[in-house]
Amino acid sequence: MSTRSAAPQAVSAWPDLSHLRPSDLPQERRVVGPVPGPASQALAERRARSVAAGVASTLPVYVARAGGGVIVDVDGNSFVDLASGIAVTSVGNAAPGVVDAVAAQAADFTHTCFMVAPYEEYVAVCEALARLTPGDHAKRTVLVNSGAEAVENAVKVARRATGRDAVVVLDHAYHGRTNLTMAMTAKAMPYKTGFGPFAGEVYRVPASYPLREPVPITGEQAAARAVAVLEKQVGADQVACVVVEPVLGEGGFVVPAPGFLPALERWCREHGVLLVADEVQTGFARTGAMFACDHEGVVPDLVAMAKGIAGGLPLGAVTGRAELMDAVHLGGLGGTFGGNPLACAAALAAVEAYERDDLAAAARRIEELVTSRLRDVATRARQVGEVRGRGAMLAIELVRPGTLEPDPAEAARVARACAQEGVLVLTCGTYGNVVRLLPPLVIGEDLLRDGLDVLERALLGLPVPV
Ligand code: PLZ
Repeated sequence: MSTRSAAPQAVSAWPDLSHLRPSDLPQERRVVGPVPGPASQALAERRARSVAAGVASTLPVYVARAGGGVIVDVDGNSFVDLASGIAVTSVGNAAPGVVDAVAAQAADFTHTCFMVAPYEEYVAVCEALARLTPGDHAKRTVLVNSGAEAVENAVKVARRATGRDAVVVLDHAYHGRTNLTMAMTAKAMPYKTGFGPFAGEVYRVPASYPLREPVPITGEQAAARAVAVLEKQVGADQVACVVVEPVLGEGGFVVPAPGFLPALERWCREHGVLLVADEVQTGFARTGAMFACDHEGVVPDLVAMAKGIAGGLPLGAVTGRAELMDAVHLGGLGGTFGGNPLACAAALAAVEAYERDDLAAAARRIEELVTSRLRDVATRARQVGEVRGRGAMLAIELVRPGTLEPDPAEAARVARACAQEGVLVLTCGTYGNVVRLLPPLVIGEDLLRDGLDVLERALLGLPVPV
């Protein structure tokens, strides 16, 4: 069989987003020597003596520059970036507008603490989030530093506003690494093992995972199954909020069956329970809509955000119904760095790019190209159990051929083979058997096709021509 890749499939016109890439960084895959090269190996030795062993890194190389769709390492290798720093640099790494905004803000002031001396940039980000998040009701926002902190604050607001304690989460959920969000996260290893005891009043109910339903069920049936568990084991009148990732992220890029989220939303409304959308990974155009809830017209009461919000600067946010957010007493929300001015300036520049350049449409074009390509590969690569995802949040779940038995070793092999050939992909999933793609939304078409060629050969176990 020919090892040449399939002829490029026709997709709608690729947008020209070159103004969001550093102009002096070639958008190419380039492997100049061993991966990792000597300079990266030297840094790995320094790391072993200074960095805590518990911190893992996917790629064994050290970064010198990144932008558009590439990451260049200290040895001169240029990797196709299909990770975006875990769905963060959606507007591109070192996007020129973000770089300029941060530099200008740094020259004006770098920090005052919004709780000490406030500034316009924080207010402007809250105004933008009121406009962008689902629903046209009155909204208020608090800014924080990370996704986990956003989820924590959404729970604080939900408990204060409802006067109830219980927090309901889904199987396969990932919400962070702080004590409360570890309790909310499903997977023990590596996130929870040995780190307990965990926060109380967190209850887990079944999610919708179409590939792994013993018998196919609708989204409504999956929601009814979840509701039955929580009504029996918790009681609706005890529940402050149900927290959902509209597409399960670390749990495996699982898109729930249509109707699952709307049914949960209806149940929440009927019982005075708040629906919290954890859009930390799915938000900001990633799934082909500004927020993943938009695909089914779901309007959460509170939305937790981070990652793609600020072009790579650390920022998180909770935006919610004004009367819920304002139920918190004065001084009840905050933090030293929350809504740092550099992060806010970056967020304003990133939001401008999402809107002006319609990056949600760019995500849909990426989906078109990648899914048609991967579905074609799946007909030949027998370990591909499913190709799924939304927008530029795409994945392949790997199984032992002919079964649904997860094959995490195969996912690790594919990711390693890609890295050796200059393509960065991540894995995820409760069973560790999912290869996921999160390209920057500004990636060029040729570069993306080249990255997919490498992924295809890795899946088929074929050598990659340099
Ligand atoms: N909610 C849905 O995806 C972060 C975690 C990587 P922080 N996901 C990547 C890792 O191993 O730490 C995430 C998420 C969802 C919350 C979070 C937490 O966001 O910014 O990492 O705290």
